[in-house]
Amino acid sequence: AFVENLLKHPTFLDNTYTTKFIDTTPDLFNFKKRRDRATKILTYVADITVNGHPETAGRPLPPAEARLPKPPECRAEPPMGTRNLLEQKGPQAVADWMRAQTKLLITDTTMRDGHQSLLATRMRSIDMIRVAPAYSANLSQLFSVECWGGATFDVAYRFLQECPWQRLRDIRAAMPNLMTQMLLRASNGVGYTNYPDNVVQAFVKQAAETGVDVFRVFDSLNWVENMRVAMDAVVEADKVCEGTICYTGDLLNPDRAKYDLKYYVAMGKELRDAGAHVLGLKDMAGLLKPAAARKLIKALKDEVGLPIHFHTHDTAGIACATILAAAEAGVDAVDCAMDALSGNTSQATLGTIVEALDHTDRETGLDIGAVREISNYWETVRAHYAAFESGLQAPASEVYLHEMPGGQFTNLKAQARSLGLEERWHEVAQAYADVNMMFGDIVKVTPSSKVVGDMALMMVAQGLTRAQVEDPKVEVVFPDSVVDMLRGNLGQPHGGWPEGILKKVLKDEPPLTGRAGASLPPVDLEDVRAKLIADLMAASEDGEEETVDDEDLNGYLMYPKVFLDYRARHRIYGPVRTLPTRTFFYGMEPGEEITAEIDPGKTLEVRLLTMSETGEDGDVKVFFELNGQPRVVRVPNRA
Ligand code: BTN
Ligand code: 3PY
Ligand code: ZN
Repeated sequence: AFVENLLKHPTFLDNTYTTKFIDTTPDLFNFKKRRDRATKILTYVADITVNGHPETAGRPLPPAEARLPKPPECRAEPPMGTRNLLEQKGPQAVADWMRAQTKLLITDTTMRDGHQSLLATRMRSIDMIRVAPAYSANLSQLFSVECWGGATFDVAYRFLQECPWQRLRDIRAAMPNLMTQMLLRASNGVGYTNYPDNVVQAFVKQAAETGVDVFRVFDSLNWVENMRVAMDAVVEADKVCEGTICYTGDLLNPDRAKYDLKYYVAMGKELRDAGAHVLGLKDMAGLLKPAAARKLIKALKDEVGLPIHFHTHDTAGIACATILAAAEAGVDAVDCAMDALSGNTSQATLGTIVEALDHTDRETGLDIGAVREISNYWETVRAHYAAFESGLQAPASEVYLHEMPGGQFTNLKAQARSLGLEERWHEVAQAYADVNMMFGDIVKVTPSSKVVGDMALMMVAQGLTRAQVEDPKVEVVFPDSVVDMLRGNLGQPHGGWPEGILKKVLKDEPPLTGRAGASLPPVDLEDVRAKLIADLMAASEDGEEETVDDEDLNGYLMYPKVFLDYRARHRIYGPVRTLPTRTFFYGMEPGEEITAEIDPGKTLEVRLLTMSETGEDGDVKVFFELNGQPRVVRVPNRA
């Protein structure tokens, strides 16, 4: 709502940003004057300096000495890497190569799951793009760099005021020899519910064009039927299709027999037959124990015949042990995060795996010195995101009780805090486990995990037990997400939904039993584009031309409102993605100077001189020097 208030605020409506501007620009009395990008960025910096950033208010501050992180030197021209193989010989050659060589291949997840799981997905593009050349030059032996998809897509638009596609394009350009990797929620795209098939297809096509090489495709209920559209689109784009099994339960526990070896092997074969080049094994909560990993990896290797790429989380503190067990059992590739963004709800520690396998037959070939340098860079980056740290102090075996994905854990905890339930976290954990059983013991990963979390929070907040929720005589108002899932809009779980809960949630409404995508009409893409342009033009106060390219269109199709809000703010603030992270979240101090490269070679040098008292109109004047010229920006003091 504050964005709407902002847009209605008099200083935004009358455009009186710079007094100098008023004095020297006669046609300003035409109130439709356009502002240049430099003025827009100064407006943003002034606003944050005066009012603070709403997302960091009341949160821990970065240390005073934390300034611009310095990426390591590039030691050489980028050597050949996996991307060269993909470009020259295609995805099947990548898969064949994986199986033929003996090293343990490593994917670095720092730029996606690492910060998604530790810093609420808030890492900004500039901090990634600046270090990408060092990856390219110094760590060319990596299998891939996971840097896109999952929650990063909407968070970029929503909270970071930047375009996720531009992030991808820039990272891609900065590491041309390494495969980029994304996480795709199959028919849920990078969203929370099923989209029409042609929206999913268009999204995959665009992601491939803009720069994704490896697509890890999973379904939140492990329903392969719901993965085919996305997988086919990846294969069609000639990129690596990593058809993925989500791991849940406890393989060696006879009381959790629903997800046994047979189940996983059968799913692996289904994914192979559906066209996967690589089999992903995604342990999103970190539940796979070393002994179970040994057994599962061996069975999948022997019976499916695809190279296997294993992903886990360190929530219980055991991820390195599980990875080493998987390596012994012949896993081809694993995910790790750079040391400084590893551990706890994130991935296993990359440098530790490199060291542990040194002088063994699975050594990784990665240069540990280069790993340390890059990790040191991430350490200084992480300091800037102190506001988004979860405060999680230690790993916890409680994950085996609740089974929350690493990417959800800290989020749900924050949600619990905002509902005043922080003290009752362990009850939330127990409720989450109860809800899982009430739904029939399902796979819990975005978006099904969000549904379970919504229900668990509601039960703890309202003091409802599982027995009460299931009792036909107790009136319960279910969260929308629960109704959506039981209607069949996320697909079908293994074994179907339990009759009782289905009846209680849907009453007499018949659930969908086929694929949601089969009954969602295709979207007329050009029609949507034309309407979107018209809407943007209508909302534009200065009559500036609005364009919607294919990337924008795909962003809008995933998240219409989030995209429109992003564009509305973009009109006011311009390319704030180019600001240093400290400035973006905290503004500037008098005397401070920063630079922002708004185009290749076009750099703004910004010095904050001083600020006025708040005037009678409620505005503060902020005095800058922009590339040596004085500029004054007025912003409302909203305090
Ligand atoms: C959002 O939460 O909607 C995105 C954050 C953008 C916030 C902008 S930054 C400048 C201005 N000052 C505020 O307090 N909010 C806006
Ligand atoms: C996501 O879908 O964002 C996930 O990280 C699932 O593990
Ligand atoms: Zn993960």
